[in-house]
This record gives sequence, C-alpha cells and structure tokens, in this order.
Amino acid sequence: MTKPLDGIRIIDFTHVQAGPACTQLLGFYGADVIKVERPGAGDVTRSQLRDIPGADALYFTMLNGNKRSLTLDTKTPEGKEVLEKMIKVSDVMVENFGPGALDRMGFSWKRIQELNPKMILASVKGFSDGHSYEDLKVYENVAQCAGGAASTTGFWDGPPTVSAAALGDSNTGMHLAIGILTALMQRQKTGKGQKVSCSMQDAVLNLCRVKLRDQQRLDKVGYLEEYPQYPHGSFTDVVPRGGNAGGGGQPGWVLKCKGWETDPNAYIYFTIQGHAWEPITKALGKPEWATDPAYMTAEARQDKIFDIFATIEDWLKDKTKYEAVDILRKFDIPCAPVLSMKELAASPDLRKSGSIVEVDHKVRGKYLTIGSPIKFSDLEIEVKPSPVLGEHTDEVLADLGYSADDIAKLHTAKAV
Ligand code: CAO
Repeated sequence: MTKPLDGIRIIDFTHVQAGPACTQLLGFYGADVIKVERPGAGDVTRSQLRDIPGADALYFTMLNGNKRSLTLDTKTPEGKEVLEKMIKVSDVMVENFGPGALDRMGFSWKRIQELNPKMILASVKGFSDGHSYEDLKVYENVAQCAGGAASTTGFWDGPPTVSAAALGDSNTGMHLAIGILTALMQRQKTGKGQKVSCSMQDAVLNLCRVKLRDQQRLDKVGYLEEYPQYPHGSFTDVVPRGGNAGGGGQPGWVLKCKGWETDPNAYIYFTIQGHAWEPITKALGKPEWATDPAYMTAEARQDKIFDIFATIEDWLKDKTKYEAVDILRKFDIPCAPVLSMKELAASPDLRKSGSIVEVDHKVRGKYLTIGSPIKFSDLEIEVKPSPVLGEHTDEVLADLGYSADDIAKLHTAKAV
C-alpha cells in the first residue's frame, strides 16, 4: 500500500524530544526519515534514563520509530560533503539545535537554498527569530513557563506549576509537522522550498489561548466567574491559577471516588454542563434541584459550586471511578475516570485503536510506544521500532551513490 508521504525524503537533524516527535509522525505517514547523528554518541536520549544496560533508552525508542539512522560528523570536510549531497536530493530538513548551530556548521538557510531551492528547512527554537530571548537554549519546562502554561496551572495557593504533558516539546513538534506539510503543499504550487520555524513559546501559548481570553475578560470586568476564586475569593490583575476548574465555561472538578484514601487515581472528572443540569440532578437523586431557583441556573449555582461538588462526592463515596462513569454516562454527563499510566498501558481500547502499540526492538526486545494519534479511513499505520545508532549508514551512503570503497574511506576518516 502506498503511503501519503512516500517519496518524501527527510534529513532528520533532530534530538531530544521536540524535533524527533515531529519527524516520527511524518515517518508514520510514509516519509523516508533519515536520522543524522554524531558517530559514537548519537542523540543524547539514547543513553538518558536507561532501564536496560547497553540498550537504547525508551526516551529514544519512543520518539524515533519509523526512521533510518545515519551517523555523520558534519564538522569534518568529508561529513560536510555527504550532507551537501543529501541536501541536494532531499525534500525536507528538520533541526532543533541550539540557536546558530546550523550556521556554525556551515549550513545557513542561504547555503541550503543554494544547494537545493526546493528544500524545506524546518526548525524548532525556544523563541522566535528576532525575539529578545532568541539566543536562549530551551527545554520543555522553560517553554511551559515562557508560554503562559505554568503561571496558569496549579492551585492558587501554590507556585506556578508545569504540566506532565510535553506542551513545549512534543506539542511544538506537532505544530512543526503541520508547518512542513503546509510548505510541501505550497511547493507543489510554486516549485520553491521555504523555511518553516516554530518556537516552543509560541506552541505553548497557542494551547493556552483560553487564558489570554481570560486575561482580557479580567482586564474588562475585574473577575472571572468560572474560577474558584469567584465569588468568595479575590482577584488581582493577572489570570490566577484555577486548580482543576473547567476552563471552557463548564464548571468541573476532580472528585473523589471509592478508594481514594489509598489509590492516588481513584477520582473522576465531573463536568456540570449547563444543559446537563437536569440529568445530573436525576443521577444524584436530587430532582428538587432541577426546579429550585437557587440551583436552576449556572449563575445561581456558582456561589455554591463547591457544596454541589461535595454532594456529588458524597454520592461517589461507595462507587469506584468506573462504576460512577458507567452510571453517569447513561445521563449524558461529560465525565471520565482519572486514568493512571499503568491503566492506559493496559487499555484494550488503546491497543485496539493503535494509540498504544507494542513493537519489537532488536536489542531491547518488546516495548510500548504511542502510535499515530490521528486516525485515517484509508491509511493503515505500521509503527516500526527505532534504529540502533548507525544501523543504516552504509545503506544511506549507497543510496547517495557512494561506492563500497568510498564508504570504507568515510569510515576510516571517522566522518561516519
Ligand atoms: N556532527 C557534528 N556536530 C554535530 C552533529 C553532527 N552530526 N549534530 C550536532 N552537532 C553539534 C552542533 O553543530 C552543535 O555544535 P556547536 O554548538 O559547536 O555549534 C552541537 O552539536 C549541538 O548543540 P546544541 O546547542 O543543539 O545542543 P545542547 O545539548 O547544548 O542543547 C538544547 C540542547 C535542546 C537545549 C538545544 O539544542 C536547543 O535549545 N534546541 C532548540 C530548542 C529545542 O528544541 N529544545 C527542546 C529539546 S527537547 O526538550
């Protein structure tokens, strides 16, 4: 079966998480992703947080499936020559080096265009070009702090808090993938490549847009009625941290279920959606709340919202999170159990959908990885294990036209 990105060759000059997440996704969809790594060392995540001595760490294997691995020292003259050849015959180059590293290597955007005007150069940096912080190196949590996620996450009486979701890393990679596909579409029309840039700050901010909405509302009216601080607490002039409050105008909270005393995840998220109020009152056995003016509208309920949540917790105390959701789903109430990573790893639903996939690595054996989060009606996605360092070096060089003798010379020169 042909894949949508068959024939698209990608030079994958990425490392750690933000860039590799992007190129792995494009590999799922059929691109020939050639991961370029320094000989002997490779991507730092190959050895970070290792669980099996001598085997590539899960940090690497879960971000670099569906790729070929080429070792290449691009700081040697021979290595530079190989990279030049690759640029001439490739469609996309993706990199997430620190600011200026590609220029220092001798591959500025100008030089890349000279070598291949159809090339799409896709870059992740911490901050956008021209930003006053453009020279900074950036990791995940730095981006979450710079992009507005940390200041708006957590509880009001605690410090700014980062999310476990990789809003700075994988999220930026996903944004970059959209940029690359867009540039490929444009190239079909213009015949020209272009530079696509995505900053981690921008990618985090893009996901925090409702908080920018709230800042503007706060500036106008001085309070935010869906935050726990309303109406009893106080507001300053910045969007506060709202704990587990629902951010989209539907009051919600994380509520305890049976067993919460010993199980850290015996909770559900319960949403009080406006039009679901009547079904909620039925589910809770409180039908009088449906017609009581003190409870009938969202506005009337707001000053009692935590008392309402306490009543729901009382209803939940003899139900597991799964039992509770099974009852509430019959009333069309938006809710879900809080699921641990252990539960997600074992979920038959996620295995069936291909969202969690088991692959077999030649060194580490079987491991779980995340498959394509996007599903297609006419595309079957095969998730392949990550390559070992340099696994495809000779194969890629032969594809580029190097003879066996030339390849041997590159090895002797330690360029590959
Ligand atoms: N051959 C020879 N040299 C190579 C090479 C290769 N195949 N691959 C990389 N290098 C060199 C680069 O040329 C660069 O050298 P110089 O600094 O001497 O010019 C160096 O290796 C890599 O530098 P770096 O700045 O990318 O790496 P770092 O470990 O110091 O910083 C990070 C890591 C992630 C902070 C930085 O890359 C960065 O800010 N990237 C952009 C933002 C980003 O993507 N961050 C998210 C990463 S995921 O958490």
